[in-house]
Formats: sequence, structure tokens, C-alpha cells
Amino acid sequence: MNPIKSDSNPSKISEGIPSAIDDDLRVRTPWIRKGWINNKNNDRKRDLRGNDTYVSVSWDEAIGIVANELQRTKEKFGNEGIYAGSYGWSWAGRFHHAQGQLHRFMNCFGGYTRSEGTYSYAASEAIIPHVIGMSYYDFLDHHTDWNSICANTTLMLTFGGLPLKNSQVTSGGVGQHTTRGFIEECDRKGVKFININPMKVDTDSFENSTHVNIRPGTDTAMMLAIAFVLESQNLLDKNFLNSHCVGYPEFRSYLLGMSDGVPKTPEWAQKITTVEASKIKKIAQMLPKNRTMITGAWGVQRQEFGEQPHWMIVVLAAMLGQIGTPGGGFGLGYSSENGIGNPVKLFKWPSVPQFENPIDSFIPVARVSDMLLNPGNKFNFNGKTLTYPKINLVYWTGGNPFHHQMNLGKLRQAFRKPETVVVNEIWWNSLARHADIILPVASALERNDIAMGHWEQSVTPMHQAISPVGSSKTDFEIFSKLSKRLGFEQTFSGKKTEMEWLKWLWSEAEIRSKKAKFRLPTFENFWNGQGITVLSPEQDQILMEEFRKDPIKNPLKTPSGKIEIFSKNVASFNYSDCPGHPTWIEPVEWLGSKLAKKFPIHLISGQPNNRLHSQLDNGSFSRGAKIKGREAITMNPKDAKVRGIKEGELVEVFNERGRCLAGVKLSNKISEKTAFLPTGAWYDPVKAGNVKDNFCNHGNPNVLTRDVGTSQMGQGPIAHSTLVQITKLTHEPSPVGAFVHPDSIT
Ligand SMILES: Nc1nc2c(c(=O)[nH]1)N[C@H]1C(S)=C(S)[C@@H](COP(=O)(O)OP(=O)(O)OC[C@H]3O[C@@H](n4cnc5c(=O)[nH]c(N)nc54)[C@H](O)[C@@H]3O)O[C@H]1N2
Ligand SMILES: Nc1nc2c(c(=O)[nH]1)N[C@H]1C(S)=C(S)[C@@H](COP(=O)(O)OP(=O)(O)OC[C@H]3O[C@@H](n4cnc5c(=O)[nH]c(N)nc54)[C@H](O)[C@@H]3O)O[C@H]1N2
Ligand SMILES: [Mo]
Repeated sequence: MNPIKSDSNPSKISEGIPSAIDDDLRVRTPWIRKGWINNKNNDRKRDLRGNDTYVSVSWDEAIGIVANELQRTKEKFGNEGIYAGSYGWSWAGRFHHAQGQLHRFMNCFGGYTRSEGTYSYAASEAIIPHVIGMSYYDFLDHHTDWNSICANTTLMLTFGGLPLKNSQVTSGGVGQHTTRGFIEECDRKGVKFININPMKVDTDSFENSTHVNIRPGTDTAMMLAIAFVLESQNLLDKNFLNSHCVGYPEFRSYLLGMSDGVPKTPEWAQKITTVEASKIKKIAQMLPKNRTMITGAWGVQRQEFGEQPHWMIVVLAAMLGQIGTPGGGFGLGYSSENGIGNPVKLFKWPSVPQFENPIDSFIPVARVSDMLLNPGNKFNFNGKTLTYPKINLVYWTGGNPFHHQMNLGKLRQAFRKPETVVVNEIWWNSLARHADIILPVASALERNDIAMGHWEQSVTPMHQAISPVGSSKTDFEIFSKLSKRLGFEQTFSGKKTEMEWLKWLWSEAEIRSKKAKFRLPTFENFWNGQGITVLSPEQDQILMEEFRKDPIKNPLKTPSGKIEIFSKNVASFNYSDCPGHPTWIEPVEWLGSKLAKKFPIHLISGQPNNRLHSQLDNGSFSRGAKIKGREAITMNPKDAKVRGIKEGELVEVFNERGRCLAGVKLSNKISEKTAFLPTGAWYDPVKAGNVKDNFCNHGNPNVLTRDVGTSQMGQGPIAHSTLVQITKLTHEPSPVGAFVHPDSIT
């Protein structure tokens, strides 16, 4: 696999592809779970999901069975009984987008229970539109771009830093890896970086960079203290607060302790955050003297009450009054993906139409276990009260809940509820092993497609490189076959083949490009080339520039037309876990809680450097970084020493929810009492021959994470709010089974 020559900073993640593409773990034929077929007691042996054997069947048989199950569910439960929320990234490619194909198919079939929001930034996605009146995607699209930052910013205050490991990817695909280049350019120009983070990141090696260790989960308290200094030392832009914002007085009353008796002083924050009060004051005083960009990584809101830190970032930026200026203001997610702030002329590439879903039923995406376990229960979400539907059939394509969901033990219980679980999967990963019917899907290398990344200047042909492995088919072919069986093939396929769809996408893009005043080459010229760069921006993009210039003429789409530091709408929901203005609320799990006596290490389970989530964990690149076959956990040397743990040894990481093994890496880059275990090691619940729901022999952190929503506002996942204990492993563990074909592990 060779990167395109023009990419100055290619990612090594793709080095894992050749070894994985046709390994033993490829799903080569359709498979049916034995317990599901031998349906003697009519219970489908659901308890065996995740620990059963499979029989291989022909495509015809498999398609017949899936069509039957869909039809049966529709008749018995209605289309609402099908969950096809099916969250996940899959691979790049506009046409073969796994979710898009599934949703189009399901809509042809009469609809499905869907999911809303993301695992990436659910809390932020819910709260930010209330505060600045932009849809979240509009907000992400309109971030102040790196050109504007490089040219104007003098200080970047980053909560969660700018971890370059995460800028290796962008959903939809990366054309050129640009983030590192921009960050290095900022450094050359003397931009100061302050990284507030329990971990050091790449920018911390820069001369102008300061790293401030913070206790995980406490950023809101630190930001409040910064706001306190700005307010009490009169370092704030009162004019901007008056002309462009509402609700500062309500917030101020909380800040100064008038409403709750607790002034949010730096000394108050020091006790919570462990950041010295003098440091907080110094940082606060630097902010108005600089052209300051305040940023939050998405990870900072993937926590209990994660709405608060991101909202508070907007409030801090509003107090400085630099929102809408070149290089000033705020941003959320710079370097969380390459795309955020990547200078690009915005353009909406066409996609395959999905038709309408006539079913209203939906869940906030991370509530999947609760939905399966508690049908009929009511819950709150962003001002609405919803009811969990009763799900009879789950259909998943292009994502892996047994990678991404908090508390995998609970998810295993939840997956025992539906009668049937169907997946289209490439590999025998943890999702395939929990399914009843597995349809083998062709990977991106085995089909033709076009990478049309939303935040990329370039568009790239993705030529088929090899024939489909085994009898695998693309999602499009699978759903075409199912549609034929169900009597709507022509509607689903649009009477087009793969290549005809690609040409259709191109012709739609040509129509749109004319309106957007740029030219695309003919499809043939594009297809025979290496990719083209067509979306270079003409000017720098500045978030909320027009609003800043004239808030009356260009109001925001909030109820007040202004930035809502206090939101009447949010307050009216009466959520104690998300009040009307940013608030410090003590999480259940953090190092300041009583639980920390028993579980004294805060676990951060961020994105892996050497793969995309769980994808390619079976490849040589990811496996090369394992320690004694286990995922590497980074610990501070002092925490290891008191536990008698040495570099390269195996440890058990556990709490009341679960337990996993991991191999130890020691580094001073991580603060004491904190450990980093990236996501994505293939879940391996087999322990000495027994299957334990909440155990992972391989190092998947989601056996440890807690599955509750960020709050009633966002109901997002809270991966990073997890306390654990770590001890040295004293016995010889059973071998990792995640990379062994399931037929041979029973
Ligand atoms: N503890 C913890 N957990 C987390 C996070 C965290 O920070 N900490 N982060 C969360 C976040 S932000 C995210 S986005 C999620 C990511 O979670 P996911 O997006 O679910 O993770 P992936 O491993 O990318 O899963 C993609 C799956 O699709 C399959 N696939 C690839 N291409 C195709 C295709 O063309 N068709 C079909 N049918 N299948 C295909 C792959 O084999 C793989 O199993 O994880 C979340 N989970
Ligand atoms: N290589 C690679 N890159 C990826 C992905 C991948 O799988 N592999 N996944 C992509 C996806 S789907 C997403 S959503 C993004 C996610 O991007 P992010 O959400 O930004 O990534 P994380 O790694 O979860 O965390 C970012 C930073 O937050 C810090 N952090 C964690 N907790 C706290 C805290 O309480 N306070 C402070 N101040 N800092 C904290 C971490 O130390 C880390 O430096 O990454 C994308 N990029
Ligand atoms: Mo994500």
C-alpha cells in the first residue's frame, strides 16, 4: 500500500491492510449461528450469542432466511421492531457507504427504528445548537480555518490538546493530511500552545508550548475559574457581551457565588482540578492580551456532563469578545479529525438518495443497550420524552457495537433480547461473533467507488484492486439480492449497476459544481486519473464573522438571535444534569470521588494511533504494537512502581463493571493516577475456556466503561469518565482468541 505522492504526512494506518485483507479471519461465505437454526424451544438459544458455532450456507439460503426474518418482524411488530440505527464508520467511499445502503434498503421496506447523533460528540451536538443557533454540522463546516489561525492567532488554549494521532483520519476519507503542517507552521510563527490535558501531546515538544496537567473530567471547573479571574479583574469585553450575547448576568451570579454561595475562584478550582490557582490566574491574564483561539477536543465532552465543558468554552470566548475575528474565538475538534479547520471551499457532494423513513421511532445512538433491555421505558433527550421501542430484529452494517459501546458486558446482555441479529461484516470480529446471520461483505479494495470527503479539497477515484475475497459481496449487492426476494429490487437498485451509480454521482456533482462555479473533468478523465483538487478556498474562513460584524442584520438562529450564555430553553427542560448555563457538576466517577479510594486510576480510552477504531486490529501494523499479544496501556512510572509493575508486563485493569488484561508501557507523558488504554482491541471475552460477559482477555477498555448518558440533554457516551484499579497479572493467561477463527475456539 503506497500513499499518494502529494501527501506530505501520510498515515501509517494503511500499512495494516495487506496482512488483513485476506487473512483467516475474513468472512468468506454466509454463516448462520447453530443455536439460532436449532430453534427447538423457540428461544433461538439467544444466551449463546457470542459463544456459539456457525454453519456455512449458500447465498440463496442466507438471503431467503434474512428476507423471511424481515418479513416476519414486519408482520408481528411493525417496522419499528427493526433496529437499523447501525452506527459506525465503515470505510471511505461515497457510493458503498454501508449505512447509506442499509437505510435506503430499509426505507424501501417500510422503515426502521433509527439512531440520532454520534459517539464522537453527542453531548456537544445537543448543547451547541442551543448556544449558537447553528446545526452542529454547519458549525463544524464553518470553523475558523487553519490559514486564518496560522496568520492571526498568537495563543491557542486547548482543552484536550491537538493530538496529531487523531488527525490521521476524517470521516469520508482524507485527501491530504494537512493538520501537522498547519500546527508546525503556527509553531514557526511563534504561536503559543497551552495544552490542558492529563496527557502530553505532540505540540508539547514545541518551545512555545506549555502543558498543564489537569485531573480528568474537571475542565469546567478550571474554565469557570478562568472566567472568575476575567470577571473580577475586569479583563472581559463587556461591549461584546452586551451586543452579541444574552444571559451573562445569570451566569455571573453563579460565577461569583451569588446564586449558590460558592465563588468559582482559582483556589476553589485548584481543589477540584489540581491545577495551581496561580497558574489558572496567569493563563486567564494571558487570554485578553493575545489573539486567542480556545479549543476543546471532542474527548473532553465524551464524559459525564460532557455538555458543560464545550458550552463553557463558548462562554470563555464570548467573555474575551474575539469571536468572529481572524484567528480568535473558539473551535471544537481541531485535530480530532484532519477535516476540522481544513481550508476548503464548502461543497455538498451528492450521495445516493435514501428515500424517506416513515417510522418515527429513534434513540440517541449511545442508548442502544438500554433500548434492547428496557422496551417501553421512558427517557428524556434534548427537551423531549421518548419511549424505547420493542426491537425484534437488529441489522448492523459498517459499525461495530462490540467495539464502540460502553459496558460491553451490558451490551452482551442486551444483544440476547432480539430474536434475530443480522450483520454484513468483512471479518470475524466481535460483532460477527454476536450475530445470528453473517453476510460476508467485500472491503473497499474489492469494489469501485469515489472518495468525496466533505472537508477535503480533493476527490479521488477508488479503483477496485482485488477480486472480492471468498464469496463476499458489496452491501449494495447484498441489499439488491434481498430487495429482489422482497419484491422491490428495481426501486432499491435504481436499475443501476455499481459503475452506473458512480457515473450518476459524477453527473450530479457536475450539476452542483456549475452552480458552485468550478469545473469538474469528465467522468472518464477523472476515473482514469489519480484524483483531483478542486475545492481550494478563495479566502480564509472565520466562524461567525458576519454575526460579529452586525448581530442585528445577521442574527444567530437562537431564540434571542445572540450567543446564549444562559439559555431559557435549556433551563425550561429542568434537567439537574444540564441547567440553563454552564455549571460544574461533580461526576459520579472522578479522582475526587469516594470511589477513587477503591479504584484510584482514571482511565482514558481515547482513539488508537495505529488503526481506525477496531478496524485493522487484525492487521500487522496494529498487532505489531501489542505487548504479549495484549493492547498496550500507558501508565505513569510512579503508579507502576507502587504496584510492582514493570514495562512490558501484563496487568489486570478492573472495576465493578468489568476486567481486562493489557500490556504495560511506562511514560511520563501521562499524569499520575491516570492511564491510557486506547479503544479498538477486538473484544475477547474468553477466559480460560469460559466466556465472561464483562471480561476481555485482549484489552478492550469498553468492558470497564460506564453506560449512562452524558445527561438528559445529549444522552451521549461517557467513555472517559471511568475509574479503575490496576494490578500485576500473576498467572499465565489463556491465549487471546480474538484472532482465531470462531469455528476453532468452541
Ligand atoms: N471507550 C471508548 N469507546 C469509544 C470511543 C472512545 O473514545 N472510548 N469513541 C467512540 C467513537 S468517537 C466512535 S466514532 C466509535 C467508533 O465505532 P465504530 O465506527 O463502530 O468502529 P469501527 O471499528 O470503525 O467499526 C466499523 C466496522 O465496519 C466494518 N466495515 C468496514 N467497511 C465496511 C463496509 O463497507 N460494509 C460493511 N457492512 N461493514 C464494513 C468493519 O469491519 C468494522 O467492524 O467508537 C466509540 N467508542
Ligand atoms: N488514529 C485514529 N484517529 C482517529 C480515530 C481513530 O480511531 N484512530 N477516530 C476518529 C474519531 S471517530 C473521533 S470522534 C476522533 C476523536 O477525537 P478526540 O475526541 O479528540 O480524541 P480522544 O483521543 O478521545 O481525546 C482527545 C484528547 O483529550 C484528552 N482528554 C481526555 N480526557 C480529558 C479531560 O478530562 N480533560 C482534558 N483536558 N483532556 C482530556 C486526551 O488525553 C486526548 O489528548 O478521533 C478520530 N481520529
Ligand atoms: Mo468518533
